[in-house]
Amino acid sequence: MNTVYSIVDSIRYEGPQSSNRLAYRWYDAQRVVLGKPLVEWLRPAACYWHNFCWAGQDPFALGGNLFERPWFSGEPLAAAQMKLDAAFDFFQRLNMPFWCFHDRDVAPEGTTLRESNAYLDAVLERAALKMQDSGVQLLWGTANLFSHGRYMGGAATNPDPEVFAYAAAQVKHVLEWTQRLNGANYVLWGGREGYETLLNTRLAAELDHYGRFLAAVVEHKHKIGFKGTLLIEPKPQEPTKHQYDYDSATVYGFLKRYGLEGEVKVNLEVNHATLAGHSFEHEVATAAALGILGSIDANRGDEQLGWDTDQFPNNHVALVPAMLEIIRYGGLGAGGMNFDAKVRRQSIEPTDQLEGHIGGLDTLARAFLCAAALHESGELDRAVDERYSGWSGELGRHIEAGASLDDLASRVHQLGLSPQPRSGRQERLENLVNRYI
Ligand SMILES: [Mn+2]
Repeated sequence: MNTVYSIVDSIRYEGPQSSNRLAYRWYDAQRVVLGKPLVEWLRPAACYWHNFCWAGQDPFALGGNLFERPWFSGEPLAAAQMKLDAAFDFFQRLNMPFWCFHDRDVAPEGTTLRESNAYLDAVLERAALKMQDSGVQLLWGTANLFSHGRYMGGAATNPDPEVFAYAAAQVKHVLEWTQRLNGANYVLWGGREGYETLLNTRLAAELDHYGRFLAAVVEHKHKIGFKGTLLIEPKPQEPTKHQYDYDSATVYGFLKRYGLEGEVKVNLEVNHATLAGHSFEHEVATAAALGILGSIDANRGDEQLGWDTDQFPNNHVALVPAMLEIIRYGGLGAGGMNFDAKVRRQSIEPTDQLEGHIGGLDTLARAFLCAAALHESGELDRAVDERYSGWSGELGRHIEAGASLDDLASRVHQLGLSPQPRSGRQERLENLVNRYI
């Protein structure tokens, strides 16, 4: 099949010494690291929306498409099928094992939900065959509950219950398709679940409605026997002034309140973490500590721009701490690392998209290899174990078992405890990490 991506051959691993711009230098998929192939640790995915739907528009560009792709014109359903062919050609040329989609990325919106569902069915029937032929698997599916005007005031948190019902019907259809395509996860991103002003907002009621919506999704997952993981993708703001899924700690509090903490995990995005005022490794470590680390949206922001620029990761050093947390967590399980990343709008050629993914995947692989070597050496873990060693002693175990203030006060007096400050050795550990970069 000939598509705009047929300009290149299949992208292969050639090693760090290669100067081929269309080869992987670090992503050696089958290399065994810490007991399993790199591809199984990373489970990388390419996304549909940034690659095949975005036409280079920004808020300052009026009309028209900057990128020229053959599927941007013509009869909508035929164009969607042409786009699907190009997408699978793209995934295969990159040797990308997974893909991700929103319903409105793959198929056009109709005038009724019934018509939209029929369009989606037509394209995903073909996607099922493409997946079978290519071996490309689905990391996750999701419903777009934010682009259409009906969702401007939220989907599950909309003041109009008809919008809640419409969103529920849309999710039901995409969840069932995600199951049919053997999706490993199903994602909910609440870009409009929040508020623009509290003056017109019943915050408590909106949270309750969001809780009910999510509970209904969980109920339906079990009803149909979907084995994948449900994921919420936190983001603090943009497009909404304040979004309820602010960060992983906020999402955990929400899940706990509605009794869903054992049912739903998080899909953490690098650029969303930084928008929330956190480092990415903070978000990963927090989700891991709370037992809700599910999957990753790999990208990066720009330190001078305060919005979600969704650039490709290109700095492996910056990702080593997060990779270390993922290794300590034992990997992402059914999750993976999806490139929620797009080329800059001046990168108008199809090869720019391929090169963005090659660099991004090499960056993830290199960061993972550094973190794995550091982990394997045991040097950092030994330093941390030593720092906390008191907790495996008699006093530490006693406190963790539930010691009272009375008991601890009498111990301090009887034993004459007088703990002294000890160095945290941050610089020594930073230097240690740099030996593995
Ligand atoms: Mn994302």
